[in-house]
This record gives sequence, structure tokens and C-alpha cells, in this order.
Amino acid sequence: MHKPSPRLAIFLAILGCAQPEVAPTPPTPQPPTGPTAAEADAFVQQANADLRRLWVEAGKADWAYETDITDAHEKEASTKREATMAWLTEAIPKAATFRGVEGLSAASARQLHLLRINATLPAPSDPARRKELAEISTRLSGMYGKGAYCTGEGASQICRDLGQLEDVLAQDRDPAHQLEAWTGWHTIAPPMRSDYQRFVELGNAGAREIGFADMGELWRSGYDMTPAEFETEVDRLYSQVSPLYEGLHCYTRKRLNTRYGDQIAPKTGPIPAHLTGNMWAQSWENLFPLLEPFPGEPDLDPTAALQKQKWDPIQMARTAERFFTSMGLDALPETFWQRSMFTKPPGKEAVCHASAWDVEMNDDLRIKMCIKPNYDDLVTLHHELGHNYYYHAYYTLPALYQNGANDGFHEAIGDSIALSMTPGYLKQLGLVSEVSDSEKSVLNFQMQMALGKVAFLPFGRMIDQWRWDVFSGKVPSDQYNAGWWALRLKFQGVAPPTPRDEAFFDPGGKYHIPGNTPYMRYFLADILQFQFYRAMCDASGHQGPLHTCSTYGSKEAGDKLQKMLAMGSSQPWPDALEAMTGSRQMDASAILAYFEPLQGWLKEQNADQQCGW
Ligand code: X8Z
Ligand code: ZN
Repeated sequence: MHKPSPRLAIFLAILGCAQPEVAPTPPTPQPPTGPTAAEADAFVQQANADLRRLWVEAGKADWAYETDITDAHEKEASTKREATMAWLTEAIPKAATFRGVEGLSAASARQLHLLRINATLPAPSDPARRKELAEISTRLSGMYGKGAYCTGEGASQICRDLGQLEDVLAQDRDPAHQLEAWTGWHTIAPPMRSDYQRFVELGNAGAREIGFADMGELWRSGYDMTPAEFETEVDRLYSQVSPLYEGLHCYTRKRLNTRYGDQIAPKTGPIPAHLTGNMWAQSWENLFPLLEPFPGEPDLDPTAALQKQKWDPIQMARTAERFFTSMGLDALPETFWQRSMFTKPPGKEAVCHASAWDVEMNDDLRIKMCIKPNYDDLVTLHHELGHNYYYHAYYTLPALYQNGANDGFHEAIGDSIALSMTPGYLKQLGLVSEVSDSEKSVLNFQMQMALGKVAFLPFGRMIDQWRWDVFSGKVPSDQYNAGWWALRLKFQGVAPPTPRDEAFFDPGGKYHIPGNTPYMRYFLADILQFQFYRAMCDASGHQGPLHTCSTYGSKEAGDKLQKMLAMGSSQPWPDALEAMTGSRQMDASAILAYFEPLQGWLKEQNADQQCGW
């Protein structure tokens, strides 16, 4: 029962004074008013049915739009997005009326909570503002998908899309070409800036209507703890891993300096972002040839073999599927192979950023990707299938439970499988020719893995720090770019290659900003995937250093995984984590154990350096 607010209490007291002085009659017992637990159950059941219908409609329209960006598809996608928003606007206040109802089941209470925090983009209840928000958010994804950098005029104009510009950063070692690819891609973003500002205003208004201070607080509410506790948790995890990153940064900066000289790659301070082999400096695998600790050892990079052996996208996807089936998980449905988008459709604009779907929420699994024959994409295929296997495990649950235990879990599944792609496993695939367990080979392999997993940690940490700060107003709209680069510097020790003032909008060059996908999930996943991997390795009976484990073929490991996947978000995430790993805490000890050999070696390498930036 709620206590009356102070104002209401005063009002009642005044009324009391005005009552005539007669003997009070005893109150007759009243049946309880207000909603009942049975009504709450019925509401939850109806909400699940409504959401399933709305999400399927929206999913179909989004799929059509993202695989074929046209004005008509944009309009349809926006309309469906708006319909879901309108439904939530009515449902969330209704759900709130069931809070604290006597006898409310734990399942209904959880689903009512999940309903309130479900939307990553809460809309204002005013229909005109809701429509505007739906349109802006749909348009922003399309702007990113259509992004291209064009040079020349008229008939001699040449346009390059993200995939082509990424290839320059990955393969072309001429820093002038890298600089052009980097600055070129970032020209797609300034036109997003005013839309993004309005998007923040409207999304925040929507968040406030459902009782959050801003969108950031809503996003931080999805972790079975308070938003403030979640911030502390993120800080705790980051402080566990930041020394590992600092070692890698220091070593990388030294090697870049040796390669490019002081003018282009200074000995001290931050690393110029365009030299990291990746558009966002978020993973540095493409620097491996430059950073390989012992170049004379057997070649570990499967990219050359994938290209030489002309692997096609289906073959790559089949290989990823086979890993899951080897562990006893089901084969993907036939419709996966018929309906997925594996390459960019000729003559169409599409969002190439990889994603996994269950469009009809009935095991209608698909991926959307523009697959290239390289190691990165082979890993990404495992990542995407991780999402699909989650969908597959929980598609019969109520719609509100069709989610990861937390969003970091969803992102970690496929990666925890791909950690098993050891040199030995790659040899079985014919993608590396020789393997050795010499100390030198181990360090080479560790370096390759660290350039993906360790380099990513500060990037995963900073993206939503920026958005949290933008949503709360700490970073105002006339400081978007400055706020972005301040965090890039603070966490990654990375700097832009050219001065970037507020005429730019560099956050818009990263898919998840215009796409409005929360990003802290990837930071959590970077840590969780090693916990999952260690648990699966234990289940498979693995002995020896963690980095030598492959769970290929282990039904015991698959069984463990499947059990956790089938829970969806029906239980708080610590329960799911405990079922899988025996621990109720997210914890960096597994990633640190994995990289123990490299961390020691980096320390030696950096002994003569002034590390930090
Ligand atoms: O966006 C993705 C996946 C789809 S959920 C391809 N990732 C992040 C990124 O590309 O920035 C996977 C790793 C981080
Ligand atoms: Zn993902």
C-alpha cells in the first residue's frame, strides 16, 4: 500500500476538521479494490501475445529495410517501430499499477519489470513526437547503411563503401592511404548530427515519462541491480583488465614508431587512430604482421589460406555451424540457408554490419552479413551463430523472456565458442599448415588473440560512457565530438589523426550510434566469454593452460551451454551464470588467466618504455 503524499495528507486533515462532531460509525469491511494477482497474470499473458505480434511485424519490416534500403522500406519500418512504441506507451503505466500487488507471482513480477525496461528507445506519449522519433531513428540507420566516401566529379567520380575503406586500413601499409580512408569514412557522419541531437531530446523525454532520469539510466537498469551499482560494477571490471591493455598499448606504440617514425607514430602519448588497422581502433588484428613476437615461427593467420583456397560465404557459415553441432547442438533450420543475406545484394543498398535474427520468432533464424574470406569474418560468423543458437533455445518462451540473461551474455556466446579456434583446430580445417607448442608459437598466438580481445576492452568500455554522458547532459550537444575524443584518449590512449572540431560528428561513424544499439554489452561479453569458455573447457575435461583448450566435439560442454541458453532472461543473470560457471559474479580472472603468458612477456618488452599516454 502506498503512503499518501504529504500534500494529500494535509488535504485529508483539513477535511477531517470540517466533519460534524458525531459519534463515528464503525467502518463496514470493504473488499480490496485495486488490481489482483490474477489480473496481473492475465495482463502479462496478453502483453506477451501483443509483443510477439508487434515484434514480428517490426522484424519483417526491418529485415526488408536493412537488406534493401529504399524510401518505401524506410517508411514501413518506421511505421512498425512507431506501432510498438505506441503500445509500450500504454502498457508501461498499466504494468506499473500491478507493482506490489498482493500474491503477485515471481514470474509475473519479473515480466512486468522486463516490460518496463524493454525498449532501448523509449518514446514520448505525444503521437507527433513519437512519430518524429521513429522516423529519425529509422533514417539514422539508413544513413549509416548507405554511407560511402566519394572522390572526383561527374563520370569520373569514385565512391567507396565501408567495406572497401576497411580493406585499405587492414591491408595497405601506406599511412597516407590509411589517413584518407579514415577521414573519408568519417565524412558520412556530420549530416547525422542534428538528427542525433533531436533523437537524444525525444528519447530522454520518453525515458522520463516512464520514470527514468534519462535514457542512460534506463539502459543501466537491465542488470538485476541498481543503475548506480551497475556503474560501480563496470568500473570494478575495467580496473581488473586495464593493466593488461596498457601493456599491449605500450608495445604496439613502440612497434608502430619503429615502423613509421616519430612524425607519423610518436614514441609517447596516444596512438593515432588510423594506424591501428581498424576504422575505430577497436580491434587490432590487422597489425599482427607488424607486431608478431617471433616472425620466424609457423604462420598463424588463416586469412591467406581462406583466400587462396577460395572459401565461399556458405562454406564459412557451415564451418561455424559445425562447431556448434559438434558439441551436440541442433543443426540450423533449412530456412536459415534460404533466407539469410550472406553477401551484399547486387544493385541494392544494405546495412552490411553483421547481425542475427529470428524474424518471425518461430525459429526463423537468419544472419545478415557481407561476408569476406578473412579470419575476422570467420570469427564474426561464430559470433552471429551464437545469437542464433540463443534464439533457437528460447523461442518457445514468453516473448518477454526471449532475451539473454543480460545483454552481455547474448554477445558472449559465439565468441566463447570461437575462443576454441586454436592453432590445432585451424590446422584441422586446413587453414594453418603447421602448429607448434613452442613458447614462441604460444606467444605469437597469444598476440593474435590479444589484438582482438584485449585491444577491444577500452573501446567496449568507452562507447556507452559517451552516450551515458550525452543522455545525462554532461556532454552537451555542442561538445559531442570533444566529449568523444576525450573518452577515446582516456580509455584507449588513441588520438584522431587530424584535428576534429565540432564540425565533425565522429561517433556517427560507428554503427551502434546511429543504430542505437547499447554497447556496454560488448565490454561485458569480452569478459564473460572467457568465463563461459573456461566453464566449457572444465566440462570437457580439458587439462593444461586455458589457451590450449578447444571444446570442439565436447557434448558435455554443449550440454552446459544449451541449459543456460534455454533459460533466456527468465531468471536474474547471476542464476544463469551460476548454472554455467558455478560463480554468481562477472569476473576478469578467466581472461587474465588466458593471457598470463603474454602479460609476462609484454612486461619484459616494455621494461625500457615509459608506458601510458
Ligand atoms: O556489432 C557487433 C556484432 C553484431 S552484434 C557484429 N560487434 C561489435 C562491433 O562490431 O562493434 C561484435 C564485436 C563488437
Ligand atoms: Zn552480436
